[in-house]
This record gives sequence, C-alpha cells and structure tokens, in this order.
Amino acid sequence: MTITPRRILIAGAGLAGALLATLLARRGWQVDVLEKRPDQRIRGYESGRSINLALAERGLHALSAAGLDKDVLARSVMMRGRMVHFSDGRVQLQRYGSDDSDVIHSVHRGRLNHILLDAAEAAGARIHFHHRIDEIDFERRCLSVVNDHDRSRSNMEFAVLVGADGAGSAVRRAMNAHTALGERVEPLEHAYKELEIPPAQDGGFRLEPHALHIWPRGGYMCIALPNTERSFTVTLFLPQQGETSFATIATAADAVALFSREFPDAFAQMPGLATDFAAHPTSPLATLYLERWHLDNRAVLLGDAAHAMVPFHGQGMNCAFEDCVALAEHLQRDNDIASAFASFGAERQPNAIAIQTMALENYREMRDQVRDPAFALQRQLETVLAQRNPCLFVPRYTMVSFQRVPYAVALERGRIQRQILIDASTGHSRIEQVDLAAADAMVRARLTPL
Ligand code: FAD
Ligand code: 8R5
Repeated sequence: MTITPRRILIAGAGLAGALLATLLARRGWQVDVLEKRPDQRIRGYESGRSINLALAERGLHALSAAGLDKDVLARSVMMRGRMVHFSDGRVQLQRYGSDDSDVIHSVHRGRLNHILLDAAEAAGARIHFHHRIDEIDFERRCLSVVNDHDRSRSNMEFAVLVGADGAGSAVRRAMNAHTALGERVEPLEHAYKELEIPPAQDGGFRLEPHALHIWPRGGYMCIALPNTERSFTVTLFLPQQGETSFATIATAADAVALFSREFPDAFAQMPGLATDFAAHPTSPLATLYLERWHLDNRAVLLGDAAHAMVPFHGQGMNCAFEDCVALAEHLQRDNDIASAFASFGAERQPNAIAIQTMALENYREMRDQVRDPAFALQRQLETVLAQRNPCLFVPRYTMVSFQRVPYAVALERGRIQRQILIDASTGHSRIEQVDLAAADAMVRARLTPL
C-alpha cells in the first residue's frame, strides 16, 4: 500500500466532518468522507422533526472560512437575548449584547448539514453514505465498513484518518483499544426531551421570535429556540431522579400536569405536548474528557468525538467548527502529520476543557441564578463596568459567544471578573449604591487589556 501525503479519510459527514472536508478539499487535499446514515438531502430536510442549534461568532467565523456564513444566516432566526419566563408570569428580555451586532442565530440542523454537504462536494470531497465504520486495524491502516441498509460489508484502506463521528465515535473506540486515550466520561444527573410549540393558527410565531426563551425553575428548566417555519423547538431539562424528575414525570399525563402547573404560558402554546412527550426519547447528557486526541500520524479526533459537552452554553457545534479551522491550518502549515496532530491537540485541548467547564456552569445560571436579585444586580454592574472599561472588562458571555478569544482566556478572565462583581456589589441591592470608581480601580488592577 502506498501512503499518499495529501489524502485524508474523514469519519462522519455531520457538522464538523462536512466543514473539515470543505476546508481541506479547497486546499487541494483528496478527501473521502464515510457517513453511516443515508444522504438526508435526498429525502429532504423538511421531513422529520425540527432540531435547531444556536450559532454564534466562532461558528459563523468558521463558516465564513468556507464562504458559507451568508447562506446560513439567510436561513436562520436572530436571537437578541434570553427571554426569561418567571414563575409568577412575568417575562423579561435579558439582552446578550448592547445592540444587534451581538446576537446569536437559531439554525435548523438538517438545513445546515445540507449546506455543508453541498459545499464539501462542490469543493471536490467524495462523501460515501451508508458507510458505517465498524472495526479499524491501525497496523494495516485498514477499516471495515458496514452498510446498515443492505447489511453488506467491505474493507477500505486509509492513509490518515480523522474521527469526526460524534459523541459515540467508533474511531475513538478503536483508537482507545489500540493505545489508551485516557478517556473519562462524566454523566450529568439531568436529561432532556424535545417538544414543540407549533406556528399559530394564522401562521405566525406564538412567542417573541427573536429570543432564546428560558423558563428557569431552580432544579430544572425549559428552553425554546425559534425556527424559520415559525415554530419553536422546546427542550425540557429535568433531573433523572428525585421529586421533579424524569422518574416522576414519566407519562404524558404527568407532563401535562407539570406543564400546566410550572410552565402555564408555554403549555397554552403546546397543543401536541402529550403526544410529543410520549413519542420522543429522553436523552442523557455527559461531558467527555480525553488526555490524547491523536494516534501518531494515523488518526486524530475532533468535535464531539474528542470533547462532547453538556449543551448549556450552546457551543458544541461552535467549538467543533473552530476545531475544523484549527486542524486545517495545522495540516496546511506542517507537512509532518504527526506533529500537525500534536500541535492541533496542544492548541485545542485546554480550550475544549474550558468550554466544557463553562457549559456546566451555565446550567446553574440558566435554570436558577437568572431568578436571583443578587445575580441581576451583578449582571447590571457587569454591563456598566464593560461600558466604562472597554477592552478591559468584557462580559464572559460576550467573550464566548461574540468574540474568538481562546475559551481558556474567557474562563480565566471570567473568574477574575466574577470576583470583582461580587466584591463591588456585596451588601448592595441597587446599582446606585455601588462605588463605581472603586470597581473601576479593581478592574484596572486585576485585568490586563484583552
Ligand atoms: P455530529 O454532528 O454528531 O456528527 C457525527 C456524524 O458522524 C454523524 O453524521 C453520524 O451519523 C456520523 N457517524 C457516527 N458514527 C459513525 C460511524 N461509525 N461511521 C460513520 N459515520 C458515523 N451546539 C451548539 O453550538 N449550539 C446549539 O444550540 C446546540 N444545540 C444542540 C441541540 C441538540 C438537540 C444536540 C443533540 C446538540 C446540540 N449542540 C449544539 C451540539 C452540536 O450538535 C454538536 O456539538 C455538534 O453536532 C458536533 O459536531 P460533530 O460533527 O462532532 O458531531
Ligand atoms: N442542546 C443554547 C445557549 C445559552 C443561552 C443563555 C443553552 C438542546 C440538547 Cl441549553 C442551551 C444555550 O445562556 O442564555 N445558547 O444556545 C442551546 C441550548 O440547548 C440546545 C438547544 C440543546 C442539546 C438539547
């Protein structure tokens, strides 16, 4: 077998696999992609359920590297902030930024994947559907492929393999069996179920479209993201065990009782709640940590396969896209594949751990802290300090969602800033009571310009 340098095999034509295929094919690589599912473009993305994702600056920037940002934005709904639905029926928009330049975008997963697959093929990548990777022989650089449609099996050779095959990665499993990757999975004690708010009778949105809706209830929460077809995808997050949990809310009747009691305004807009609750699966959540992402010059992991995270910062795809740009650059810069893989891992691993940490932290913020007056004062002070100290005090949410500073920097500066907010606001209930000059002094003493 000959090992041709600029040939690469990508496992998975999901979000990361399809983007990486585009970026590398455009740079002249010979790219083949193996995808276990059928080509979703044939059946059409309108079939099935609407699952949407929040796209932020990191993801958009990566899409722009493939020339796809405008196409995707044209098919998305802009979200200006969190629309918080309190238990007493009050509703409040907490904006993500000071104006409409700092917004996130709700995109339909199927449609986004469709755009990415078209781009990958247009760039010259070959996508092989119905190709599920089963076993991998890293000594022979050979893998077995199963067609789940007609049950046929075949073997393929590879020079270099990228595992972009998601959280349940077969490439990771095979790499780990060859040389331990130092894998650790931390399950979250909460799970989720997807539900729906359909369009109104007149065809319009039943809730404010330009927001990410949150119903924080302390130990659990509901969220809703808008779809271009004027529906909302609702996600219910509950503990798996305990008083209000998927163990106690088990039937459609339980769900109707919970929603009518705890989320009455959402419930009024969910005619299909009972049916959806019974029909849709309850899915677990976990964080995946690996010590190593690559096996010398043979294989590397990225996206969810390398660092699956809990969803609460809406950064899984954004981070996976950032990985793709980074890997394409390292491969372009360094002719030695093993050293490109190693430097890619060294750059991305600390940042993956940082966003995994922030995603876990954001769950408490979304489900609980947004209801707390002390937290509201800190948020208000955060905005004021950011205005008074541009480039010095940048809210963590802004660094993560609207900028591209490394996630590890956002985590570190965020910790310092959180302490400043606590130090300056403790003992006060209104922003007028805060000594802003003293807070500015803390900002200047503890932070360097970003
Ligand atoms: P995937 O997109 O999962 O792609 C993996 C691909 O590999 C799939 O096409 C799969 O069929 C294929 N595959 C798997 N095994 C094999 C095999 N053995 N052989 C061949 N092919 C295989 N992220 C955000 O940034 N913002 C959000 O708002 C957001 N919302 C989300 C909502 C939901 C309901 C979920 C589940 C996730 C959400 N995420 C979000 C996270 C985001 O979806 C993932 O982080 C992202 O899809 C990771 O991309 P990936 O390419 O690594 O994996
Ligand atoms: N993923 C998101 C945010 C942060 C919003 C904020 C949170 C559902 C399975 Cl839970 C969640 C966010 O801090 O105000 N931005 O984007 C997306 C989220 O959940 C997605 C839809 C999800 C996996 C189920």
